[in-house]
Amino acid sequence: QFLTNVISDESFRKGDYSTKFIDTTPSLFVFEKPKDRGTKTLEYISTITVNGFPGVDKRDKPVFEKPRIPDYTPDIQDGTKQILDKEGPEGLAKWLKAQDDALITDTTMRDAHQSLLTTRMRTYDMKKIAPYTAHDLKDAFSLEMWGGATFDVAYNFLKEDPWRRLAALRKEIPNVLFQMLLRASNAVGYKNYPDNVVEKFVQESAESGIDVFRIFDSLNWLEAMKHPIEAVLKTGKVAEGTICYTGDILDPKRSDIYTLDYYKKMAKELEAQGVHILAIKDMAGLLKPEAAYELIGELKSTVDIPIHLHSHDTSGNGIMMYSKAIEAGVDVVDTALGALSGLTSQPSANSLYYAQAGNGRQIRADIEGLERLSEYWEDVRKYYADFESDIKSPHTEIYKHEMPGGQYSNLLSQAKSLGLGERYGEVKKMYQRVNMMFGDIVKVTPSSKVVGDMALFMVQNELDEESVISRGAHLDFPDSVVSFFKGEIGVPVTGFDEELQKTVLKGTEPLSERAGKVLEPVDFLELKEEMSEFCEHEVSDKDLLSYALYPKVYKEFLATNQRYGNVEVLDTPTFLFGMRKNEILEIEIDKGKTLIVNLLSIGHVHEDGYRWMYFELNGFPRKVYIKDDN
Ligand code: 3PY
Ligand code: ZN
Repeated sequence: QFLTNVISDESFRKGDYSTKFIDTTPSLFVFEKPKDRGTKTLEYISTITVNGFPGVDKRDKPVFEKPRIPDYTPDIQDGTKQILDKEGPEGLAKWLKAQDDALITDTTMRDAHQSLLTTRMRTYDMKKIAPYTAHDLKDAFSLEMWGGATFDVAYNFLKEDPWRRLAALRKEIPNVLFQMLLRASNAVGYKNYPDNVVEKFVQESAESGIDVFRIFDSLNWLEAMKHPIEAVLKTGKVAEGTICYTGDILDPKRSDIYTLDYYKKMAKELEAQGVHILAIKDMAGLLKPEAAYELIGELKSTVDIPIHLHSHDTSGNGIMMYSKAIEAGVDVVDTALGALSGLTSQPSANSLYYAQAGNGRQIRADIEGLERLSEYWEDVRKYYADFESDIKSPHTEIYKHEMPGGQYSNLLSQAKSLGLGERYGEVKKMYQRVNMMFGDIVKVTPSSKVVGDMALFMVQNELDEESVISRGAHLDFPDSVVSFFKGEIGVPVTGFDEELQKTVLKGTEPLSERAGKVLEPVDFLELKEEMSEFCEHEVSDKDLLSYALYPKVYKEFLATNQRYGNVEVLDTPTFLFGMRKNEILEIEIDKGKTLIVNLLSIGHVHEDGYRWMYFELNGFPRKVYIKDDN
């Protein structure tokens, strides 16, 4: 604190001091009392009670029923994790191919809430059900519970550490494989990172508990997938090489790029790169039942590795499609537990189980277990009502605009913020036209954002295919679009439209090589030094990676943590709504250390815009002074 006082002293900073500086500056010895964890927690609760949580309609804390937790003592039986540990990734793949049933990957803790609740599900709610998940989903191939958008959203909005989520779940669920979504050179971000960052990230994730890496590139660019695949192969974990499905193999008029042959060729190439499993990622839910039957059937005879199918139920045809894929021999399908399934999420595991009754190959699952877990999530989902998307029924228009699961409502809120909410119909049509202008590209994070940004830009500026070119010199294109045409997120299947590329780049040269290769490698030693300036704890490799991926977001996360302590310990209603007057809460801030908090009263706003909040903390009165932002 003394040093901090010296450094922040105005005269010292201006160089305006003499040898008597210390003797003549008493303020150097005024030390702020470090706040205890109790006070920090009360400050967080007070702020949320008074000012609300971003994205949540400000209202009194609702009264929620306690989520239904299964009423048995879970025991943990061996599962796929033990097969991987004993047999290695090749052995696991061989085992998987030999199974008669279809297996499931449960996406409840990743894609399901990413697609339904803008990724807001907190570790607190996952941890509570984790031991029962280990018991009731013991037959699953894997749990997809990390990666994609969960990484940055955890830091940015939930103010929690995704690495701690991984460790906590791993501890409770030692028997089922943990799976993550890796956006190839974009890792868990939205832009290409230098190769050494991606490699270190993969290594650290593997050491921290990830077993299966689903590696996709947002443009299906194999060149960009090579390096992350090699990084995963080095760890001894499972590499799932991924093909993003787009277009419609049943409709030759839709596209002459995304044909059955295209998918077969890509599958062969991924197999040659040494991946253990082939994933088909139908991120928008475009794969129709008959197409699934044909695609999976053909791929089964094209490659020797097992096939894992991922889809979204936006059209409402997900169960029928999975059923056809299972008939064609798919090895694993991605499902979510009933209460967090359907629409933009994955098809329901519970429904699929019943759909397959008497239908040849069944999915391997304990249906009573699926129902029990689903009850818990049904109750927990209510906490997050403010983050639900507007889609309330199946949308078959998905087959036209081809927007991936989570993008629909994100783009709608982007449109609303630009005053284009009323014109969302036009935006969706424009999305389709932009896709064609860009050469009919694969659309998934981050390429889908580029198409979305351009569609908004064109509607906003009343542009069409011709005027984009003719007025191009005077247009300030969105950053993501410029970056795309520079080649910073890779190269589309048929390359770039040269005229459009020239128009957007306005004389700047595009990259001649893969971005990850030409980007300056991160010097982790230097980064560690930089971090130790502002990080109050010993900087770990995990912290380093988070900072390398998201410098600003990570710094803000640390600042919130320093101010409010670890908010992960709060139950979700308290985290999102604060407290009701006279409510009594028990908060376990550490093993065996519990705070008992009672909110007694809320004082009036003073002239400086602050209020006193009066609490009882573990039987003693406490008050905190809090800024009212209303
Ligand atoms: C992600 O990249 O987060 C996705 O879920 C893409 O489908
Ligand atoms: Zn998905």
